[in-house]
Amino acid sequence: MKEKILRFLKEKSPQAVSGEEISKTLGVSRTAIWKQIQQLKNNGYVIESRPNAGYRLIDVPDFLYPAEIKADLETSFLGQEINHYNEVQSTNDLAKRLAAEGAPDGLLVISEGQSGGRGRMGRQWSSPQGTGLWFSLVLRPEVHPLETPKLTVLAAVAVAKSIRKLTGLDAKIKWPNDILINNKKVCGILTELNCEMDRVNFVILGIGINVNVASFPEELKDIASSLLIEGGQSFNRLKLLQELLKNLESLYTEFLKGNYQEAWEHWRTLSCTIGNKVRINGQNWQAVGVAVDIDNDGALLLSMPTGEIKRFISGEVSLRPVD
Ligand code: BTX
Repeated sequence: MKEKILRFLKEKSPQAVSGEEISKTLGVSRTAIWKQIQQLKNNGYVIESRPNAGYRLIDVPDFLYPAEIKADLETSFLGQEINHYNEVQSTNDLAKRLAAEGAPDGLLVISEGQSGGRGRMGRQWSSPQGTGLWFSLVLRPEVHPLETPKLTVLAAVAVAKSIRKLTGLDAKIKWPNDILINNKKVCGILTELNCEMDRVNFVILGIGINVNVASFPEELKDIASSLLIEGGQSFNRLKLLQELLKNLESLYTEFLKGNYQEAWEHWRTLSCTIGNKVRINGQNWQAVGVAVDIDNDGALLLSMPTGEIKRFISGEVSLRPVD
């Protein structure tokens, strides 16, 4: 009911609408409307109520409420179900638990802040309140587990495309899971898999984007940035999320049909890794070479000093000058 009233107020905005009109249109009592309006106000919506004019929506809070996300969401299943929180430890952990309990394909788990946001290999992901997009998607692709690294490629392309479209900033992809602007990380992607030998139970696709983060802790200052810092203005988190879900659903649907070519080509165009001499670090190994391509499976191909082409499926790439 609250969502319906909100939609109605938005349709009429900037005009006021009387309690009677809402009551007639939506078939609820005026007392019920009054109660829902109070709840909306408690949630941060600024609604003017005047005895003779009725209700007028003045301002919408900068929160990622499901009703706001869904209002202009152009997807058929990604983000059509949403769990929104003010603060969680990690949306990936929560989504994993919900997926194990049977959460549907496409569930969006999103939080205004994370107290224990995670990167790869147990690293921390800084996720301050109300300034970024910190979310996880539950996906249940009917593909072989070996196909799932491609999901990180799809996500990276969707993020970079969406940032470029909505901000005009030059977002680039650093293999395998970072989005950089001016060589600083503005987004990280954490893809986690739950599978059997030959089938996927679910994938948790975790995405963290520094949208309106104004400053970073000392240890991140040199490597991290935000859209706000790079663009010199704040950006609408909702619009970015909606655009991203739309782009991702389109790439993902094609991928499920066996069409991965478009995403792959986009990845290569947006890559800041290809063509550079890079160092790649694993947990107890290191290699240096020129990044020549990613292959169809999302693996990085390095041309080694010996001329041999080596294939890497994981690792941390450093783009800093290599001696
Ligand atoms: P990663 O392992 O590639 O990157 C983690 C590293 O990035 C950290 O060690 C630190 O150096 C740096 N870092 C930490 N926080 C930030 C930040 N806010 N911006 C830029 N650099 C940072 C990348 O892992 C994957 C991150 C995924 C985060 C999402 S948020 C929603 C979901 N829930 C969750 O717990 N993780 C994912």
